[in-house]
Amino acid sequence: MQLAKHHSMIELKSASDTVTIYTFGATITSWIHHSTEILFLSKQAVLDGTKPIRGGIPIVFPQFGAGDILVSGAGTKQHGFARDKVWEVVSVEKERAVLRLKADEETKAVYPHDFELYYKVELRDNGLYTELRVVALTDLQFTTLLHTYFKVEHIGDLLVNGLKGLTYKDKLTGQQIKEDKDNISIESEVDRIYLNTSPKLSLSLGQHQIQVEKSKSLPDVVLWNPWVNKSKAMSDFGDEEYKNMICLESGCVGERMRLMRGDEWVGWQCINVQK
Ligand code: TA6
Repeated sequence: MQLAKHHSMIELKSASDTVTIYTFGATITSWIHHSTEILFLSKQAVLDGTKPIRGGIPIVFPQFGAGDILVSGAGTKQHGFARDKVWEVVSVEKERAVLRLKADEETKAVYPHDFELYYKVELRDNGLYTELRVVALTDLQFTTLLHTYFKVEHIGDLLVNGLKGLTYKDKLTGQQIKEDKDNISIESEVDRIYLNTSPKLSLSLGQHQIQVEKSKSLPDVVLWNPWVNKSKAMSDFGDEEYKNMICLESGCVGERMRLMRGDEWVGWQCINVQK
């Protein structure tokens, strides 16, 4: 991928909230709600367009992970290209922005399909709403995910709720494991894919609760914390920053979404904060 050119930032503001969006990757990098930062952005995040932003809400499209949707070969990166490209700004109002990414020669070289993506970011009374719309201009398949990094004051205070009874794939061991905890605490590296989850999940962060509501078209959730060793292995992530973040990612990753030419697909999540 070439270096991103002329990327810029958009700021949305309401009485109680401020959201910052980079046109690079259409990446939300900050959401301040009543003076509290809700999202995690690594202090070592690279913001010059030379690599995906480490934090906020990167958009994963057209493939989650190092899958086999992109044509194989050099340059096809894990998590696809959407977070690596400069998106156009379609509209910006005080509390809402819409950005667009169209297929181009670069994307067609690794993903030989024609498409348009529309990403809506909206400050609502009940939180931060983000919606991805995929317009298929040729038949295509994809997996996708909103790779949301939440800020955590103290990892020891974090509890993840709403996944009990589901079976998850543990990416660290390859095992399928049944979740038996109502409240999941993070005490080591976690990299799990939960399929067909409830549309409502929550994080207890000590000082406040975060609710994540998502569309049925995003049936899956990825839970990730790199912990000590993986933190050290990432140049754009501080060695100790695993103590201050959790990724709870709404996605369609268990099965590929298949669209025919002319079809549209929409997936959304709404994050709200409760004291
Ligand atoms: O969020 C789950 C995950 O797939 C992890 O396995 C880890 O690779 C993470 O995404 C970050 O990936 P990235 O390509 O942004 O370094």
